[in-house]
Amino acid sequence: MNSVRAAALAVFSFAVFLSSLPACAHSTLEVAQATIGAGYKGVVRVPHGCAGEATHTVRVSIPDEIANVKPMPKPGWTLTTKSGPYATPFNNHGKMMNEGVKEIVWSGGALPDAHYDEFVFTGTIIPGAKAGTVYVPVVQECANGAEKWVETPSAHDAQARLKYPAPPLVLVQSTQPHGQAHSTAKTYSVGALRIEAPWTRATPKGAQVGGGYLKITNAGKESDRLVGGSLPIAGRLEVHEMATVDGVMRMRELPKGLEIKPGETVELKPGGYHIMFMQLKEPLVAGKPLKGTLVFEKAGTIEVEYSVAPIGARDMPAAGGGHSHH
Ligand SMILES: [Cu+2]
Repeated sequence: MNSVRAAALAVFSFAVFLSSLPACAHSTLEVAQATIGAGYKGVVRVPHGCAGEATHTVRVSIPDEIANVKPMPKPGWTLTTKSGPYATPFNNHGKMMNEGVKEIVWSGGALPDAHYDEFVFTGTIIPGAKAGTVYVPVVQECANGAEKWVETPSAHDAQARLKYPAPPLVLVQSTQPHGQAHSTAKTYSVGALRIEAPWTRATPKGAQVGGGYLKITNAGKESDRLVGGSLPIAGRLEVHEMATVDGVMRMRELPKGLEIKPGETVELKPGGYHIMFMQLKEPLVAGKPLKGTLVFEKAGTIEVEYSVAPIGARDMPAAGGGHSHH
């Protein structure tokens, strides 16, 4: 590359860098869009201090639409949180949460005006949230003042230029087909195997058996076999296939287990290979995930958690599980 082109490229890169920062350097969220019902990682960007002073405290207020918030500790800063009741209870994988973190405070730090830093939290956008913009107010405190990024547009003047706008977060509906949320499903690793999205479905009272479904990928060089496992409420667990015998489709046990060849992904799903929970002592309940184990010939035993879809479901339940599917 000649030096003129290199210089032009450098200028261009710098321009791109500048344009990715807000012109007046407000506190903002690095990712200003989140999917309803999915996890969200909030990165609050603090580009400068208060009128030249260093920032010693950063407060972030959590809107009602974000539940199960966990802040990331920062070296050199004291992390505290304030909890409060949720506007609506949040179903955290079958466990109802009525309250959680509403404010995060990082204090006792020193972020000079000339420096930039980021403050991170994770949470879940509650499944019932309305699509649209919510706000995540941020306050920076300094020795002699504060920068309060807390203004939100009023209904009367949504276009007004705010001097201290609260960081906006746009909530959007999931684009995935209803009843599926594979991207938020659980993934497990054991040896060279990756296990994705274990799920089962609710059983009627008195039912003796239930089916288990998941995807297994073998990233190794040797073949392995799913040979069994356990579920606390089942007397026994078998690995089954569907096969046509005399023109009739029926299931039968794979006595040697299910082979997963190197480089292969095998999906256990309704109408195909599946895990069979035998001698159920109690019903499987929709929205109440439960843990069990899977045993592989070479990779060994791993604990997995099954999400539980409603009776008769063809697909795994969406993230959060408990809400009904229409
Ligand atoms: Cu079966």
